[in-house]
Amino acid sequence: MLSPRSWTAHTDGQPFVLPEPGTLVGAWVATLSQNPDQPLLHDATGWVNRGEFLARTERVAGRLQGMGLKPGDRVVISGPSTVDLAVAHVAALRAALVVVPTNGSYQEPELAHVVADACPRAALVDHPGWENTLKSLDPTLLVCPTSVPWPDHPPQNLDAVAPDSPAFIGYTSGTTGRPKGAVLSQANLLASVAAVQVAWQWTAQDRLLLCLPMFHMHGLGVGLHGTLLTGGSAVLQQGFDPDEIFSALDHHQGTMFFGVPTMYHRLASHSRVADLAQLRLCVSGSAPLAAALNQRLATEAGVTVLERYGMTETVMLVSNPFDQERRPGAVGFPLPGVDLRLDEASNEILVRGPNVFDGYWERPEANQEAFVADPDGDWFRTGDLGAIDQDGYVAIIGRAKELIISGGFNVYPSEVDDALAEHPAFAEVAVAGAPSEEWGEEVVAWVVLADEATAPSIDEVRAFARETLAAYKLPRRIQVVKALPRNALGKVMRHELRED
Ligand code: MCA
Ligand code: AMP
Repeated sequence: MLSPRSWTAHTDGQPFVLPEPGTLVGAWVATLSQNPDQPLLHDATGWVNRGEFLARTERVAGRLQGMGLKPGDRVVISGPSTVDLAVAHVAALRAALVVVPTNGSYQEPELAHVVADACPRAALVDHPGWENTLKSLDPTLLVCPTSVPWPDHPPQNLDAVAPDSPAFIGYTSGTTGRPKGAVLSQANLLASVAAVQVAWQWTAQDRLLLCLPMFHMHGLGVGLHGTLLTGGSAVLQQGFDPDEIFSALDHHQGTMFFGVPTMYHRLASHSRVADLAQLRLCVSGSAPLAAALNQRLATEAGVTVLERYGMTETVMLVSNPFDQERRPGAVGFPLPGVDLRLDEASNEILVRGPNVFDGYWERPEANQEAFVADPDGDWFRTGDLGAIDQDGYVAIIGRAKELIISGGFNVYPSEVDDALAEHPAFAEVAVAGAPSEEWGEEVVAWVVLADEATAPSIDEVRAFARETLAAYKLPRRIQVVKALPRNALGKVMRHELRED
């Protein structure tokens, strides 16, 4: 079996050493304490520089402590991308709290699951209606906007966390049942951004155009965390508007853009697509970037998008090289520190390294299944299927897990099945991903109608499920069938759900 090219391909053969003191917050503070006047983050209110940013995080950390929050307490954080959101996130981490970033389009049942599972003490949120919803879910929860307008209190023991202290719980991979919380430590988060810093030659001179939401690993764990580690700067944008990307590119002289394939699909059709060539680096991830789209961007815009592969449980794993060939259809070589191999029987991608989490929050059984024991370090089972070519490039060729990725957001089919099964017109329902040029995959529902029921319109079904599911999980089409394909045990064979 072929092996991947060693991660030293990203470091020119040099060793990979984690920045001191081995914690994310320690490394950030070390960088940001220098040159305090240097601009750091920009949002609709303007620029904040390094010194102001650190001062604001200290103030907010003190307020969180003043309300009684203790190291290890969980804090839900969610909002549109603003400097306030970034300050709240960093402040919580500096106070040794565990951040639970939460998707802003979640509906009440989805939020209820996070609250019941993570048992947060506080929630810092900027979405209309969330304050009331959260308080109704847990009347003891401290809830306020991300600006944290609580009384000032002198901060104590900031940044006094150990590398293995939990820092982050990201909800993901609910193949069965509800999503599980992946617990990442300070050291896991640091290892991954330090690896991409080296691999992508990310420096303090870089300026990132950041329109990815800051409640998933791509925007938060790579975009924001990397900016703070390198001491570069980032222009935060709310939502994805190609016109705004191009005007920010001109106005702020951006050097980097990170996006999901759906964003590149939209940028490729924009009249100014060739302006992307002004950027030093365009990175794609979270879902497969079609080789044809990658090549189209190369031909029409002169941009060779660098594709990389990651997961919430591991942050970044594999990346095409910065200096050598960026191969369309492949994700490249393991990032510094990452060991990768394919399972000999199934070709599942197995990984280990300082970036890989230790396990899911309070899920001993899931943790047993998630790792392959090895005396030299257990391997995490990614649930992705891989292939390695003669040159040591890794490609993702499929998934062993039941997952739909639409526009870079993960949709767990069983969660959508359960919500749609409540519709009175449906006797049985199962959803699957259908290929889509724009979204990568689209959610499609296969339904068996209840006796004497007539098929509802797709708009009606979306409206019905909108109360329980985030909008990106809603089906875009419905296929009425006489029976769902099932195996001998009665389990739906989802891979057989295909549109003609
Ligand atoms: C929005 N809609 C979607 C999606 N996003 N439907 C399916 N899939 C989606 N991803 C819905 C909207 O609610 C709306 O429905 C309708 O589609 C059209 O919305 P539109 O305005 O066109 O969409 P948008 O708001 O522009 O959003 C598209 C987007 C967004 C910008 C591509 O989906 C996005 O930010 N994706 C990035 C996700 C991401 O950060 N993933 C990283 C996960 P209606 O009108 O009915 O309400 S981390 C990860 O995967 C690992 C670690 C990794 O490797 O990175
Ligand atoms: P999440 O659970 O949101 O962290 O999503 C992680 C999943 O996204 C991975 O397990 C992959 O299935 C998928 N993914 C991320 N990057 C890529 C990529 N470049 N190509 C294919 N799939 C990807």
